[in-house]
Amino acid sequence: MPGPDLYNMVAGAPLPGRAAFDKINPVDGTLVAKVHEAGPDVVDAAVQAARRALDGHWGRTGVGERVRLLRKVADRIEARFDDLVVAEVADTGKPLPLARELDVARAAMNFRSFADTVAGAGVDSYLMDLAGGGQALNYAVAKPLGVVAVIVPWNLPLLLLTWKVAPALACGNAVVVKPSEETPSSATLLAEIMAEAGIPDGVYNVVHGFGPDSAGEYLTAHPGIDGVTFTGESRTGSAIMRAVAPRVRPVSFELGGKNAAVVFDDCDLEATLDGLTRSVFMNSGQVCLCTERVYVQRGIFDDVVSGLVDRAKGLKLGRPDAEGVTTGPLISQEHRRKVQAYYDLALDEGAEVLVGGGVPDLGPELANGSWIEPTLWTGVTNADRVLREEIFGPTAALVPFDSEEEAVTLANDTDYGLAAAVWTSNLERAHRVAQQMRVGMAWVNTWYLRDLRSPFGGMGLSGIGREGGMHSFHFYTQPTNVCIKL
Ligand code: NAD
Ligand code: 6OD
Repeated sequence: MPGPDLYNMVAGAPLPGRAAFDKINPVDGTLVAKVHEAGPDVVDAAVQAARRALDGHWGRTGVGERVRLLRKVADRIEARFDDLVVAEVADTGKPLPLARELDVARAAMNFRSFADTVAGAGVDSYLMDLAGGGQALNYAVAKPLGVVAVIVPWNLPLLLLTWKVAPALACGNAVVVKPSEETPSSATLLAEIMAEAGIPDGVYNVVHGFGPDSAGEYLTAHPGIDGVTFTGESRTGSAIMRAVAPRVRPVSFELGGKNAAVVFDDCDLEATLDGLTRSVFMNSGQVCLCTERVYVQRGIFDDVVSGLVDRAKGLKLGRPDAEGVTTGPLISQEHRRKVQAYYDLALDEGAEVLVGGGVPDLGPELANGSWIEPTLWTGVTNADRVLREEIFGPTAALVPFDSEEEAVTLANDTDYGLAAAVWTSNLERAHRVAQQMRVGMAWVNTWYLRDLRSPFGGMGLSGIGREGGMHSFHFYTQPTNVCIKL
């Protein structure tokens, strides 16, 4: 279990902060931990520790040794699997099977995958013919970016943290990570795991706290960081861009989404309904890739509506370890207020509530948790705010369409551009429609199926850049081209 006090971790040692804040369990409102908030001094100590690591042994560590260490980290994550699951579940309240099968399993996989990526990475080289005869050889040496600030959200805390830390370390960087104030535990535990695996002190540092006027802002404004990799809300991305602008630091941003599913009347209905249930309700809708807009071809609209409503009614809310539980609470009371405000707005905008719409009564033990009902609507259009703004809860609106062209127009009618899912059994249509989706990831007859070598990221308000495989390698390194006249 996470201890009563969670400290910042700097150069391998726990550091108290300027104050401690309460981390509350969203299942029942109990205290998980007192978290030490990093002030500017602790953030500065963390950045300096990372710089010292780079200037010292870590900066001279070759690719082979880094690959060996990353694989060891993956092994240690598996050895401490249950501890990480407990930490993740205490912070988020998500069902145990989800924490096991998605969050913690992926953490180990992230380290192995990026170890493989850097182990196989070559260098660009070009032999050029010179005008007057002779040749020159160009080759590019990939150097680490330096001290990388890693700022992550609360929905898939360890998965998203390790998705960035693993490639950063694989490429020879040192990191200062700031987990969300809502999910401080697994990032802190990972510091222990790094030490067990033999990662040198100072390579992985953790600072706790909030965004503005707190650890997040102190970190992004710190002159000693060489780049920022961030996952979170689009407007936080804007604030971070402003913070790094004076020193022109590179950023990689994975931001919000308002993702569409497009369901054609030739789909396999049962498989589609199973897929939609997953894509709308997984992690209580708190996945950036979750579907919040479901466009359905008119001929099967009623079948999809009734099938999805039945499945939503079959979801079981409850404690993470209770038998058969599919759905946990939202992350916090504050987030529930936001989602509830959208539930109210949907009514104002003329939605028909097919299921849910309120706060469930789960008995006195869970009365202080951040529970909300899975909710489905019809009767709203792309002109309504509930179909334009990211809600990040267990909810979606279903909207009918007639033609393929109309479906593509509706799905692309958004300022975001993260993910889409197309459900059809027509192979030509699958390619045609998926390629027209203005998103970073278009899934067909599936959702959130990941090959970690492929590009991951978003268009529009959904992000800047791509991570995954060599895409991560390019962000976490910078090349020096060497040109030798032969
Ligand atoms: P958030 O932007 O509020 O917070 C994310 C992190 O940024 C937290 O650690 C927070 O403390 C920090 N932060 C906040 N303000 C900051 C500032 N001014 N300077 C520096 N750091 C700051 O996001 P959230 O509420 O934690 O997460 C939910 C959001 O994340 C949703 O919008 C979701 O779509 C998005 N998300 C996107 C992806 C993706 O891959 N595209 C993945 C997961 C979550
Ligand atoms: O699977 C991933 O690599 C990833 N970055 C997922 C993001 C999920 C958003 O909540």
